[in-house]
Amino acid sequence: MSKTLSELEAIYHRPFFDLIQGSRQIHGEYWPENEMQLCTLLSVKTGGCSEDCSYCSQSSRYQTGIERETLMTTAEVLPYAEEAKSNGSTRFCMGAAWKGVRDGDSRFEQMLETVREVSKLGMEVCVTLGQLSDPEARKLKEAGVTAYNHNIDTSPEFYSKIVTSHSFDDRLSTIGAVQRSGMSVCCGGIIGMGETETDRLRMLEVLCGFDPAPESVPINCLMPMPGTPLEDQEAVDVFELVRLIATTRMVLPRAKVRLSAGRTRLSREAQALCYFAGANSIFYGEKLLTADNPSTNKDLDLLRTLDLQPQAPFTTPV
Ligand code: SAM
Ligand code: DTB
Ligand code: SF4
Repeated sequence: MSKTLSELEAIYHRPFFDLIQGSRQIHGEYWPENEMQLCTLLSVKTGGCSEDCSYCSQSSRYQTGIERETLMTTAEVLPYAEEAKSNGSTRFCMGAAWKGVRDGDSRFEQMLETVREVSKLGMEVCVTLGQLSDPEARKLKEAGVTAYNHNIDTSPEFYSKIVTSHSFDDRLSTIGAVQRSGMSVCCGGIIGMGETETDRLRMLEVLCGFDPAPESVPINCLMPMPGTPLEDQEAVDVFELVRLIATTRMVLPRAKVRLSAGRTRLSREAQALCYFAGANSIFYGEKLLTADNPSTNKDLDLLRTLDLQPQAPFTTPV
C-alpha cells in the first residue's frame, strides 16, 4: 500500500524499541511460523558487463580482477541447483552480468532452457537478467520463473550518483513488464553507498507504491569491491539497517524481507536483531555472485541458536 515519505519517516524515527516492537508484532501476525527462507544464488554469467553501476565488481569499466565468463550451459547449472535443493534452499536465484535480455537472442534461449530444467526441481526459481520488456517477461514466466529480481537500488534522487548507463525509469519499466507477465517482483536496494537515511525511505516509498506489492525485498549492505568507485565506503551503522528492516516489515507486511549482501560484516547478534525486526529470508551458501557470504555451517548454527526453522521444502509444484 502506498505510503508518503512523511508517513515512513514517522515510523522509521520512532524510539528504537517502539519501532522493533511494532515490526515484531506485524511480523508475528503475518509470519507466525518462525521460518527463514534460504535462497541460493548462482552467477550464471559473470563479469564484463557494459553498465557502470558504481558498486559492482562485474562492470567492465572498473579494474576489479573479475574475469569475463561466458553464459553457463544448462548442464553446467543443474548440479548447482540440485545441490542447493539438497542443502535445504527453497529458492534458486540465477544472476547474469549484462545490460539485459532480448527475445530471439541465443543467450536468452539458453536461459529459458535452463529455467525450464531448474523449475522441475521444485524450488522457487528467481532470475536477475537486467532489463527486459513484455515478450521476454512472458517467455520467462512460461518457462517457469517464479520471481524476477530487479532492484531500484536507491532513491530516484540519488540514483544518478551511482549509475549513469541506464536510468531509474529504465528500471521501473522493466519492473512494469515483470508485473504484467505475472511473475513476482523481487525488488530492493543497497544501503551504505553514501546516501542519506531519507534516500533509503524514498526508495521504500517507491517500493510501497508498486501494484502489486513486491513479493520480496532484498536489502543489501554495500560490499565495497576493490577497484570500484565505492571501494572505500564505510560500513553502514547496524541500527540504521535494523530500522530500515523494521520499517519495511511494517509497510510491506506480506513481503519476504531478505537480509542480502553484506552479512559477512555483521556479527551474529546484529543478524539476530535483523531477523527479530522482520527479515525472514537470506542468501545461503558460501558465495553470492562474486563476493563472499557466511558459511552454511555458521548460518545453520545461528538459526538453531535462535530456534528458527529453515523454510520447509515445497511438497506441491511451485
Ligand atoms: N545485472 C543485473 C542487474 O543489475 O539487475 C543483475 C545482477 S546485479 C549484480 C543484482 C543486484 O545486486 C544489484 O542490483 C545490486 O542491488 C546488488 N549488488 C551488486 N553488487 C553489490 C555490492 N557490491 N554490494 C551490495 N549489493 C550489490
Ligand atoms: C540482490 O539484491 N542481491 C543479490 C541478488 N539480488 C542477485 C546480489 C548480491 C551481490 C553482491 C555482490 C557480489 O556478489 O558481487
Ligand atoms: Fe552490470 Fe548488473 Fe553489475 Fe550493473 S549491477 S554493472 S547491470 S551486473
